Amino acid sequence: MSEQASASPVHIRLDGEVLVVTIDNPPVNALRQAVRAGLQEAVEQLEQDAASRAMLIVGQGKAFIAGADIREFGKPPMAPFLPEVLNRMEAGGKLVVAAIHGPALGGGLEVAMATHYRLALPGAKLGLPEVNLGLLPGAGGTQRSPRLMGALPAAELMLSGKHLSAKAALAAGLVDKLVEGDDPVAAGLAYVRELLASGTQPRRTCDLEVADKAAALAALDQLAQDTAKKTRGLFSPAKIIECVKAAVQMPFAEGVKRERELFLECLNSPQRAGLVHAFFAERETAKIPEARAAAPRHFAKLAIIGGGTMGAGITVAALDAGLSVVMIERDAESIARGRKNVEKVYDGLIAKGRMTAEAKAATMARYQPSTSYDDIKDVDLVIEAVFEDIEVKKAVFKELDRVCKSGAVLATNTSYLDIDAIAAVTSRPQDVIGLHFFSPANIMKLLEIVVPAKVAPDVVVTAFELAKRMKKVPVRAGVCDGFIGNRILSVYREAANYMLEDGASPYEIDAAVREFGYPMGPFQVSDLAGGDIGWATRKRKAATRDPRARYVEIADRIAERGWYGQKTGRGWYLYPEGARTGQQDPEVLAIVDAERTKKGITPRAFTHEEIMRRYMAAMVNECAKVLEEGIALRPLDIDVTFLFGYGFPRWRGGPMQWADMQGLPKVLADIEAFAKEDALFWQPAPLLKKLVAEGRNFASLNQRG
Ligand code: 3H9
Repeated sequence: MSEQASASPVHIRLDGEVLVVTIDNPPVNALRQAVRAGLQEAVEQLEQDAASRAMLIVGQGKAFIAGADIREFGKPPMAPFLPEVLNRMEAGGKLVVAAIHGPALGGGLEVAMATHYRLALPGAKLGLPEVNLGLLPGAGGTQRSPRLMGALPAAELMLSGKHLSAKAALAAGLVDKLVEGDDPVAAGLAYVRELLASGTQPRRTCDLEVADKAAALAALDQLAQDTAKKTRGLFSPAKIIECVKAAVQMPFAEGVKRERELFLECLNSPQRAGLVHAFFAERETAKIPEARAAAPRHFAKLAIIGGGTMGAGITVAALDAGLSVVMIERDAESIARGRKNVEKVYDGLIAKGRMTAEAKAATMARYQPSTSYDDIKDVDLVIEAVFEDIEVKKAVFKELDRVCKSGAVLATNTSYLDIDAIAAVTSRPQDVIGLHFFSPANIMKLLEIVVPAKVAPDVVVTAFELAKRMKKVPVRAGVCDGFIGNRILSVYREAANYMLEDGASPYEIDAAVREFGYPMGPFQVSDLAGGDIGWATRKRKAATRDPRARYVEIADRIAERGWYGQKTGRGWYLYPEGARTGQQDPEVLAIVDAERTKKGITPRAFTHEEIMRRYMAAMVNECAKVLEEGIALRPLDIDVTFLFGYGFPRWRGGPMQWADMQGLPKVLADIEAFAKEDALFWQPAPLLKKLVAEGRNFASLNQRG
């Protein structure tokens, strides 16, 4: 047995007649340049070394290979290139086998598909998730997967980005054998020896024919039509289908060439940059300064105060995370409603066949409703989700302070109230924190963790641990009205109101915002959330509103009529019985016109492009203020807030990434031009001016936490 002594992330050793190649590039064995070079060296060694009869590829640690190194995208390409290494490996005359025990994703699965036989262990996860990064498999994956699993299933796998279990991969034809255990070297060596003993020759995927070509082409055409509708605005899905068609219609070598061309188009697209930014940003937000110095407090039992929509959603999220919950409500009737709200979620899952009645019963056994605060004496963490009114919340926190054990974390789910003021009514402000969930709380991924002045670092870390347990994407935010998301939202929403009053219809604004990539425009969102909510916020803010600030009353006129949106059958849109989407309402347009006339405004036309320039300029300017004030730690925290809580199109990476891609001087020039109409609203953020003056972008502020 000989071991190659080198710092290479690829270890090559001879085990009898088998060359064992271990990819050892923590944390996930991504295929950075040194790994590709190591793999190439192994292939050369196999070709030249008379003592070796076969090669086994395995991954060290948790993963087989999680794909190309995403950090290398956008940088100058470095040889050797994966497609060439794999083609050479596949073409060789000696057996090459992969033993997969963990994630084999993207380029990782492409390595496996270029071997001659594939073995999976139970922990294997196979997939071609490049679409999530705006890419397509670029190392022969679009050509080999249709040959192994059929054209349509391969295309569907690539379009979904989903991972297959070992069992599913076996059924799909991606792997040849499934064995128990967790040692890929032992299992792989046994498999290789079995193949050698039976005289098995290399079976090259590139030599296989795609099954049922005519039927495959027809199915792909249908898929292309459906995909165009579903993935509106996305670039790579159509290219993936084009590659699979090439696999059906062309010889392997030509198909690979076509794949390369289309891969490079995707690689160079701004969508790839946006999606890769989102991938890393999503993983960075959990890295917070407090984590360096503190460990999370223990928690297993929670109390949720309030069983309304929000309280019930949070309860489900907690139960799903394996925690116990005591739900506190005022009286028996409210408790019954709270329980119903929780059960409704699980009954929905049962109806869809995604949960069994037994699993529901086991989950609900960890749920205890109560009308008495005395029942939460022993809980580790409380989340208050009562009516959004500071006095109501203060009363709850006084009660929590009275009953809860020392060291319990006391959290409020307020979406804009002053958490410092709430903490101040307790004798333990060090234990009080904000946990701003988004509705429906059991589904929405975003969790703003709002950090008041006096909170202890280990409470902050505990909140992040809770987010992890609940599979949420946490973002650290400071205290201000609306924190990160709702504060910025209120500003660009105002910009939309100004455009409405100046001549754009709500329907034009919504259409422009949808074209940009949002699933819905702001007026549709208002109808969905309920116009009464925005109305209440405006009334609350009226007392502190700058009297010089422009105020658009149109939304108040709509709300005064009780037109709150979907729940009342009309809002900005009409929702006749059974209508799933709203219809334009001439009466709303008449109200808008009347308000314009009242203010002496002659409406003017807005193009969709101008609508978005104003909408985004307002958003980015407020983002810069939020950053400057330290409400958000880094630009990426704002991006993640908008991606996971506000429907910002992921392929644009978030508002900060969008601004960087536009170029900050252009965004600032727009703000300065708009300031000529309304200097108060369009005051450029000093940070934005500073970055432009220094020739920097927002990304330059994204240091690692
Ligand atoms: C591709 O392959 C293109 C080819 O077709 C073209 C060839 C020409 N690169 O997610 P985690 C980091 S495209 C670099 O928290 P988990 C990640 O940032 C690629 N880094 O762990 C994090 O770093 P940090 C197709 C990567 O256990 C750490 O690893 N492949 C990569 O929850 C742990 O990650 C994919 O899209 C990477 N490829 O999940 C797979 N992957 O500790 C993407 C991860 O500094 N990866 N990192 O924050 C995943 O889906 C998950 O990471 C995985 C593990 C399931 C593997």
